[in-house]
Amino acid sequence: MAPPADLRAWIALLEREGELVRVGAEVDPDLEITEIVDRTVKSGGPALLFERPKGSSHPLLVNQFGTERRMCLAFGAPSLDAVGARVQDVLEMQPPQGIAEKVRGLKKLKSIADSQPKRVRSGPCQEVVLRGEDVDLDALPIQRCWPGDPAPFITLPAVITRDPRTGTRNVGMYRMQKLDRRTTAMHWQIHKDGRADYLLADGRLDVAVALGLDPVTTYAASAPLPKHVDELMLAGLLRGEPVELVRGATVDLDVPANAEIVLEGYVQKDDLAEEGPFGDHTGYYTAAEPFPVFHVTAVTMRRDAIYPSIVVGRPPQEDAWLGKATERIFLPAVRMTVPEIVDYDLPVAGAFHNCAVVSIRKAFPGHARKVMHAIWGLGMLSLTKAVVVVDEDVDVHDYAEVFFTVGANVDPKRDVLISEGPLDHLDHAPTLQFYGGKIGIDATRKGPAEGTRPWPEEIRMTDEVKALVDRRWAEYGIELGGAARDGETSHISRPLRRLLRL
Ligand SMILES: Cc1cc2nc3c(=O)[nH]c(=O)nc-3n(C[C@H](O)[C@H](O)[C@H](O)COP(=O)(O)O)c2cc1C
Ligand SMILES: [Mn+2]
Repeated sequence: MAPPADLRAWIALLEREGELVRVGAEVDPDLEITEIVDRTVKSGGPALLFERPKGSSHPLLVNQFGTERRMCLAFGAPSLDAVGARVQDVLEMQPPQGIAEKVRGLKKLKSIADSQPKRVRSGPCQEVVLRGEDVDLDALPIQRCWPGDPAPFITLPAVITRDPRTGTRNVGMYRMQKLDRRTTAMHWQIHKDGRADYLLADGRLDVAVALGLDPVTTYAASAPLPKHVDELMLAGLLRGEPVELVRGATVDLDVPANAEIVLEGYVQKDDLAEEGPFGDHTGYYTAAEPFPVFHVTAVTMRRDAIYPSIVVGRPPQEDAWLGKATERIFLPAVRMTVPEIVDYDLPVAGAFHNCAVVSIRKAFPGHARKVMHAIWGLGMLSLTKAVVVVDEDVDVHDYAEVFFTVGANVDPKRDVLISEGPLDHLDHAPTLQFYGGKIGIDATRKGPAEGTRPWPEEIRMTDEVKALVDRRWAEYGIELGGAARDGETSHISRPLRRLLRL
């Protein structure tokens, strides 16, 4: 099934799949919605369309990405790994051999060509155009999420800028604190591409903010692509269809034609405002800091525009699944650079940048350390605070197995590497902001080549005895769950293990 073409098609799909509840009661975007969403997310509940947010005529959509199933529906894929495979296919393109491969190669080339955004003459996002004095952010049901937040924050925007030197587009998801009817702050953290565009601008930089997109394009805004790669290209590739763009009404930027709402405006050099505190995905309030002021010069909308929102906070929250999508979709790219990596897991509870568990095909002494340094040198993964490296046979998504392996295989004096480097903008733990310690834990098997005693053998039953017990199971008259009957040795069933990822 193709991914939904716009937010309305997405809402219709969610509704058909029993994945959406319309809330008709009047509900306050000031705190009340957060508490409702928090309970809904934590119980794996549906997407919510609040039809009567207090003080606004725009419905508010939240929790659209809150489960693995909805994330897969968003991509029109059976699993997130299947989405990753689409990327892998393109990354691994080789000169085709023979006719059949050439035909397949053409299909791939077409998908690359289709990933390029396409300019169209008009789009629904400009059915309503409000300029100047008519701009009024108070009309939107912007949520104030947590009691310590000083103001409402736009939480699910796709912020579009262009590199002033190269003209390359960037799309990123950065929260925006409402300052007044026509300005917001722009929370461009220090390592992010939007910030770099801002710093390169000499004077004024046009900015467009798209709200309420098809889910793949919304996801793409959160994807950690290298600076010179346009996030809309990734969206096109994953959708199998180009993102359609229209010229902004008042800015020198193209905006997604299917957006529900577009805020157009500018930021300018040295025009900053105090932003925050904000109850963030770290589980803490992040401190107030100066960030650029975004001046809104026009709001363009679809008729009856729907406003999208997300609540972040102590994990797990809805953004867990945006992060998991990135983990799966970027695995092929990570493997392209570090091919010995078999798999990795960024635990949701570790807020993604706090911890990475990586399994490798170990081939030489010190290999685990090589991989730690690779992670600390790779895109946004470079901000990872703790890296745990295990052998390829360990399931990195099974935290009990990882815990067992670390406990069993690690001599802390020999296998722990304390290093230092850049850390996430929002990490409050290091003494200095942005910079501090890193820990690498080598939980791979070692051997004499790495200066250890010979490594012992792990306990495993023989295949013959397993087959025998399989055959005779009914005879024993022991009632157990399916896993034990099928020779699954772990105490934890597969479904429960999946759940424990959260
Ligand atoms: C819900 C959500 C909110 C986010 N808020 C911010 C934010 O306020 N500031 C920021 O720099 N990154 C934020 N991020 C992370 C960025 O979207 C992410 O790092 C993205 O790759 C940035 O795009 P860029 O690499 O083009 O800068 C957020 C991510 C999500 C999923
Ligand atoms: Mn980018």
